Amino acid sequence: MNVPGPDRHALVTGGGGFIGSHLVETLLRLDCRVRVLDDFSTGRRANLPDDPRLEIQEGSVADLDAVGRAAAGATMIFHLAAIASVGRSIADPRGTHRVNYGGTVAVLEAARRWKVPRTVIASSAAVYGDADAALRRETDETHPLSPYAVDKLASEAICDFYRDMHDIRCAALRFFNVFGPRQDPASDYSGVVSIFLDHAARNAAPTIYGDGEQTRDFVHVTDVADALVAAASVPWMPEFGAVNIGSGKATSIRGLWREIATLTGATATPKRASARSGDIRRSRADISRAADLLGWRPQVDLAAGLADMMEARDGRRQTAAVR
Ligand code: UD2
Repeated sequence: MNVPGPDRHALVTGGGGFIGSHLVETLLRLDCRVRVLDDFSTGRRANLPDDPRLEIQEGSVADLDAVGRAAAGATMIFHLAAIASVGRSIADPRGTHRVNYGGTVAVLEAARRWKVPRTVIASSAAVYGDADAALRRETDETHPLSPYAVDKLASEAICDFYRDMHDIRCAALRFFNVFGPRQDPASDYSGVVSIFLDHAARNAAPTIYGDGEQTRDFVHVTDVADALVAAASVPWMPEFGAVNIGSGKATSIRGLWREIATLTGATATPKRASARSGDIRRSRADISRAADLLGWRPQVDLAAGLADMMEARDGRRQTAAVR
């Protein structure tokens, strides 16, 4: 078992970001030593605690030397660094490919060089595209609809290659719509939860794109951090491939606003706008594989997660208290 602890050393690429910084917190709570590699283009130093067990290296995941240095001595690598914007990948496919696919290859090369026992990479529900089925299973066909999704799918495929060819123990987790504290409502890839909460707090009218009946699977960031740790810790299985990480529940965007409005007392009526191009109609994860392979189940439901985010906002707390 590769359970995080004092004799364990984790590298977290993108550790200054939304998901990465929550993972760093989880690893420190498990008393693991942690090294973060982040270029702080979207991540923030302020997301990271001041802790003697935490080392921060500033650098790009696309830089093979920087990744090689950061991976020295690691017993597990969590690869979360990416340009997580579908829109930007469409506008700049070469630049985002360099980071989103090139970064994965650099991480796998470092894992190979240092014989790192376990590597876990962040993939995305984006690889499924807009399938008709209500439930997404890992065995479904993939239909990546953007350069971002293509790079995530290619990252999974190159993991398979390193696993087969070089015996690198690497797993990919397909995240659905992750939400929680520190998600920035102001960036161009902001999640709808952070945008709606921000509007509700100001009693400003949010915009609902399309009819609002499109559904998403919202999974709390602390559950995602636990899934990452589980993927690095459970005994290795050769059948490890991509694993969905979601709540297993579908919530409509209109329903999400209703829930947030009730929670906050916001009375503003949402504005309507035409559906975003490429918007997916339905997305909900089958999470049975995560339960079977990782022994993981989500612990924080949407209502509890939203209440915690509101509280964090009011108290300017940056840490989730829902565990
Ligand atoms: C998610 C991922 C994205 C990519 C994509 C692939 C997040 C934050 N983004 O995008 O990285 O993996 O899936 O499919 O997880 N909406 C509104 N009003 C707003 C903002 C959003 O109505 O102000 C709608 C939007 O049109 C969409 C839904 O809310 O139908 C969710 O939008 P999102 O940007 O949070 O996430 P999504 O699923 O488009």
